[in-house]
Amino acid sequence: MAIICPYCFESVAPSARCSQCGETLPSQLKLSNLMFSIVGSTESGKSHYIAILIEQMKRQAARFGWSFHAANDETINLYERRFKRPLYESLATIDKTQTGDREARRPLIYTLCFFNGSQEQRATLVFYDAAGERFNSQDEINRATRYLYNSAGVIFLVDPLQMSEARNLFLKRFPGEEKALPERPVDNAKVGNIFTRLINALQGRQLQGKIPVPIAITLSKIDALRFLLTDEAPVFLPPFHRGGLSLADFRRNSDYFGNLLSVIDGDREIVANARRFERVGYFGVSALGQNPQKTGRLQFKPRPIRPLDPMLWLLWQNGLIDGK
Ligand SMILES: Nc1nc2c(ncn2[C@@H]2O[C@H](COP(=O)(O)OP(=O)(O)OP(=O)(O)O)[C@@H](O)[C@H]2O)c(=O)[nH]1
Ligand SMILES: [Mg+2]
Ligand SMILES: [Zn+2]
Repeated sequence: MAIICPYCFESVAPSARCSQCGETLPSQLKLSNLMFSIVGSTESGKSHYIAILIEQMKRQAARFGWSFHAANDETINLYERRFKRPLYESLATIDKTQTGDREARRPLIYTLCFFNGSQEQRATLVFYDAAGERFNSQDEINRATRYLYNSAGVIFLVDPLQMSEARNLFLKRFPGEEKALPERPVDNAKVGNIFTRLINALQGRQLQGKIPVPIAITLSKIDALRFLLTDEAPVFLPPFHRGGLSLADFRRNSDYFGNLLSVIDGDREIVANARRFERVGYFGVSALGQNPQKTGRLQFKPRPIRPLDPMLWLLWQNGLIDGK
């Protein structure tokens, strides 16, 4: 069985080193490797989301009956230094990911183990934290993000306050508070344009038919949308997932956020274009559960809201966890 190398994305025979790029391959890759891509404009919240997602995969292990750990030392070191320390020890935001930062291109590789009675099932999960600018041109997306083709799932992160109608609603509610909004994205960085490029990249040479990769369209930073959402919004209720994905909970949230996205996306592009995918789920998450101070300090330790929802759905789509 061939595997996709997480460093050069060539299809190679499993062995200790990649025959194409020479990188050392963690032995777990031989069993399976599922690559998950997190795509979104610059400042959409990718780095913070990845930081929290990985921590939550560990912390919630008992709830889901899995164990989750780094597959190599590089992953341990990268995660500690770039993600965990700033957020959990220094209580500070993570720096912007620079396009020229070679380290940011290294994969974070984890093993997810399930125990079914005496049987053990494993999957290797690979994450990449790309700089948002890399999604600003089709050439860049095609060249620099070849892993997209081979993804087992994509989390498309959308900062709601980068969307035109959400900004209008915010300013109606808080007149004159432009400064509190994230910068208005330049044209080629608009969420709708990045989504179109992502579709083109995933469609690849296949001209007909829907895109088979499951896509979790996820509003990030929903703590900052409190002004629009009521406390009864399903996302603010405790999640029902335990030992697997609660399908009722998933549907309630997905309907809610699909509708919300149609309202705040003035161009109505995202939901319309999402029909190009065979499998779509809508989600809302917050990595931090707070708006960091302008100085980059957190007000308190991260209090994530529903960080695992998109990932649970993708694991279910890949047959790794149950849906009930
Ligand atoms: N309110 C709120 N703000 C957040 C949250 N997560 C991130 N932010 C803010 O959004 C900014 C950008 O987040 P990043 O995770 O760096 O965004 P990114 O998508 O990695 O950006 P690039 O590295 O430029 O591609 C952060 O500096 C935070 O100020 C959240 O959960 N809630
Ligand atoms: Mg980043
Ligand atoms: Zn390789």
